[in-house]
Amino acid sequence: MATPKNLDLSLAKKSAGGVYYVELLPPAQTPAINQMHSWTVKLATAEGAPVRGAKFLVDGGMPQHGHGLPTQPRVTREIEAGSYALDGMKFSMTGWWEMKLSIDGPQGADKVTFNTVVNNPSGR
Ligand SMILES: [Cu+2]
Repeated sequence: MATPKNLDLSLAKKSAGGVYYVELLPPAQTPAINQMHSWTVKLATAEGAPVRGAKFLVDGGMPQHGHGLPTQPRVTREIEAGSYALDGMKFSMTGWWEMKLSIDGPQGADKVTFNTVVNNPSGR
């Protein structure tokens, strides 16, 4: 199934309710299919100040396939102020994936959804 053409692939955006500004940093090296890897989540207020002490729930999946993530990734720790490690990510196939974060922080609860398209590294 072809990936939608108008997909927003931005990895930095405001959360759905506008409470936070969230940035996802992918791993430095593109992981292979089925390889466990980590992302970094940067959480800031809408004005750009780093947000400490937030809790996250991670969800996601492939909307075109109707399945979720093959693992249960978690935000495991705050690396530095407003910068958090998202561990246990794995993409089990190529295509369009959603990564959804539920954020519970000092400014309140909000959600954000990111899109990413996973290509076959050997096909580049
Ligand atoms: Cu799939």
